Amino acid sequence: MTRLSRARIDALQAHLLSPEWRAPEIGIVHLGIGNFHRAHQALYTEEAMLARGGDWGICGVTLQGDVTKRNALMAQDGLYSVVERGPDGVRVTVARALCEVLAMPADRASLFELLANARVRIVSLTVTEKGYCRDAKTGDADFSNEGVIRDLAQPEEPSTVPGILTTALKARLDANVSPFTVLSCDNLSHNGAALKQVVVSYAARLDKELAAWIYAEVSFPSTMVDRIVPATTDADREAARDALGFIDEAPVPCEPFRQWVIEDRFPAGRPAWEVAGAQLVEEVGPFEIAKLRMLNATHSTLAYLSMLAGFETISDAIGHAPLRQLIHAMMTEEIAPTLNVPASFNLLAYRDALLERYANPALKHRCAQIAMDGSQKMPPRILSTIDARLRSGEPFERLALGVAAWFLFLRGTAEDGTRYAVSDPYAEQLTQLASSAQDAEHLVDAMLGVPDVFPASLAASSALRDALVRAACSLERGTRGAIEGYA
Ligand code: CS2
Repeated sequence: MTRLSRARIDALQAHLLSPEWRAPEIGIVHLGIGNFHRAHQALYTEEAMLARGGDWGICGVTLQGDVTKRNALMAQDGLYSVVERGPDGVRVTVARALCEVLAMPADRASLFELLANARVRIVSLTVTEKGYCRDAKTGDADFSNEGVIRDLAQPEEPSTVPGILTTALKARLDANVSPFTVLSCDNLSHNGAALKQVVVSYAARLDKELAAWIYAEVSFPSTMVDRIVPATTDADREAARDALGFIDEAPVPCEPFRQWVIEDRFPAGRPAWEVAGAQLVEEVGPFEIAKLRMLNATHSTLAYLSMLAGFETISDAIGHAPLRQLIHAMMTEEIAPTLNVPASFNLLAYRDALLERYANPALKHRCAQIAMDGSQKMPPRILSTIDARLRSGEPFERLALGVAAWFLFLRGTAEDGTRYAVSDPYAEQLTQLASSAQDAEHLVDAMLGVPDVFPASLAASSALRDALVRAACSLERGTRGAIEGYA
């Protein structure tokens, strides 16, 4: 069978968003060309170009030295299928906005050449929480991060996100080219503002004038992105091949639902994303926090409880009635009351829609995937809500159960004795602490002592400590029993 390619596009008409297509020039460089971007912003951008034109072709960049991914996508001229898996069946669409893929560090020279070009008006990012190299305590760049230290010593050859953005912006300032807009699309609270502080603080170590220019002239709008996009499996490659009649080595599975809320601050212009359903707003904060606290928090809680209890996917987990009840109660009683959303945002309908999305049996979103990088995910997803509950003096037992489940997960062993790997930038430290604690109380105390995760105010809270110890003790007696007890 032949490989997917632009030369064969005529044979793929049934799988295109529209028969029309005018090859665009590159206007967006996207850092972190993982599955999420390809099933989300890349489709909104294609639809915007189909409806309104514009040169918004995307150059995707992998920052992990992953030439295999670059080669697989480039062997297909940037084409790939989006395998949308709904409860009623599969829909395969061939996406076309991705025009080029570069791999760092191999393609560094090409990347910087492109970033210096005025036709690149947006640099967007999905690099996961840890990609920001952000010091959780100060919000500045993490100057103890090895990559940051290396980049500051060799700013001409950067490999971190703050390093790449700063060097690229400096080249534009030096050449008198107006800056691109920097669009963070990761699950961080106030992601635009957070990234701006990281970049400005990093740049200030190199050149105060540059930092002042970035601060004053570069726009960092915040966004809330949402679509559940699992890792690709052989089943997705087969589904793409069966539907298209071509081999696709890089398909992306996803759910039918998608949402994108964006702060409309793009001085250098942007695609008409609104025609594809994106919501362009003045203030994205309330949407972002609602999504992090309702969706991502319950995702993480489901993932850690499932890793202990042995549920493989989110739909398996939510199919367990007591766990569904626990998640329902957690959202209704402990999370929703902390949210301050516009009157038109119905939180209970949002909750019900989330539960329905989780139950999608076709998606097979693996809990092990969500369980990665807990040290980065816990603070914005769950700890910020616990903080709000502590301040208002209200209970947060179920949220504490989610955090305690993460602590036990870090021991690397499921309840039935199955071993699994813990993937986290702090894995070594955290797994060592978790495995050497002799009982639930020591475990909680050791974890509360990790300042990169627990800010001092939370670490000092006896109410939090007590709730975590209760939850950890309950989990040690058996995960399913604990779930029933907290449901
Ligand atoms: C998930 C998210 O992997 C995770 O941690 O919670 O990737 C989640 O699927 C997306 O944010 C949904 O928009």
